[in-house]
Amino acid sequence: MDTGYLVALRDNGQVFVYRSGVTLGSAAVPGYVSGQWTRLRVAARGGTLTVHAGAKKILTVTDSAYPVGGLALVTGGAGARFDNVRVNPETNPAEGRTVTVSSSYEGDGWTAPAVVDGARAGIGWSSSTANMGGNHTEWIQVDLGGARPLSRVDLHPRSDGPNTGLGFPVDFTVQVSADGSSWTTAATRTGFPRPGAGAQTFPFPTASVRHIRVTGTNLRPDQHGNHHMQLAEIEAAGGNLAAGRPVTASSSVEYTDEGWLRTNLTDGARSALWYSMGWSSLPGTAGRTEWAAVDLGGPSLVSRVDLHARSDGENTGSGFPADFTVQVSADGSSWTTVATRTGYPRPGASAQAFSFTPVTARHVRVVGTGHRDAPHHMQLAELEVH
Ligand SMILES: [Ca+2]
Ligand SMILES: [Ca+2]
Repeated sequence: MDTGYLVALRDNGQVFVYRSGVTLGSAAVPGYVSGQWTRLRVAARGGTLTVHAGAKKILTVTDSAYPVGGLALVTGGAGARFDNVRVNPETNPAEGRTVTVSSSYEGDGWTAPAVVDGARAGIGWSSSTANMGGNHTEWIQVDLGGARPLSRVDLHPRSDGPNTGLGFPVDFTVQVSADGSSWTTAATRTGFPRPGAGAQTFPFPTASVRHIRVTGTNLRPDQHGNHHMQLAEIEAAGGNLAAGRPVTASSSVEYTDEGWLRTNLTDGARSALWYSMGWSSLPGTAGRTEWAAVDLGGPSLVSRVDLHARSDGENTGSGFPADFTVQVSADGSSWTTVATRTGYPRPGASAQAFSFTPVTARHVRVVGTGHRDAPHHMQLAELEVH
């Protein structure tokens, strides 16, 4: 148990991060009360471990001793409850990043960092109440910590009952930048209707992005005639848009012990791992139809699908369909075919790429109609969408 990172909360309110007995960092939990529940959020991304207490980031540790590894949850002599435990490829590079704002109201649960705290519902950031009497301009900016290919920004309006959608700007721009000085406008909207709960999605051609800025130039008055700009969450997506996204399929063997699970189609593992082989349909006839689909989480500009076959020795390429189509959809029910192959040769371990004219879609699926190698499973190690 002592060959990894250990995040521990002691009964004096101190959180420690240890590596093999060495203290890498510690911090006090604000307002700690012994004997009451303390809510901590621990995130490991690359070589960075962060610990949040509520919406406040209290500790960041950077270390490179373990590039890969497993996860264990333990308690030591005290009650603990773990929920929302996820081991996923990064789907939202904005989460937990640094936020700067034109102004901020800090109170009643509103706080600027809450716009990247991973909570899409409820409230988040609000512009200041000191300047709400007249319509004006407000902005919010997120620094992702490094540039990466992005093609989508998702804005989540506040969603707190009857106030849902209030504070979402009427006229605004979404801008992106690789360096914080040269900006590209990714989206411009005017007269944007008051949204309901859920992501408002703004796709754009893939760009190298470190900074995201949303500028509201025409704010929506609330029921008292006051002008705020408010957002519950800002998210970003890009690169492989399918990473970590939910998968549905015509059928699935769901063999946990052998690593054949629907979720393993988008888990980021392209080649065979003992715990992650990919997705496998049930067996059947060679000419039946099987399919697997991924929901990208919102309208996205897509132009290429990469399919990775299983790659475990002599079975490499088995289960990759011989006859299939790649299809895209806005709504998950009406589909457009963007690639068709028949008699496709059994592939090796490298990505099989299928490019097409860029199209806006939320759902992507692969439909196999001809299957090799009795008993004719349809199998893929990974599905990637760009
Ligand atoms: Ca939030
Ligand atoms: Ca996989």
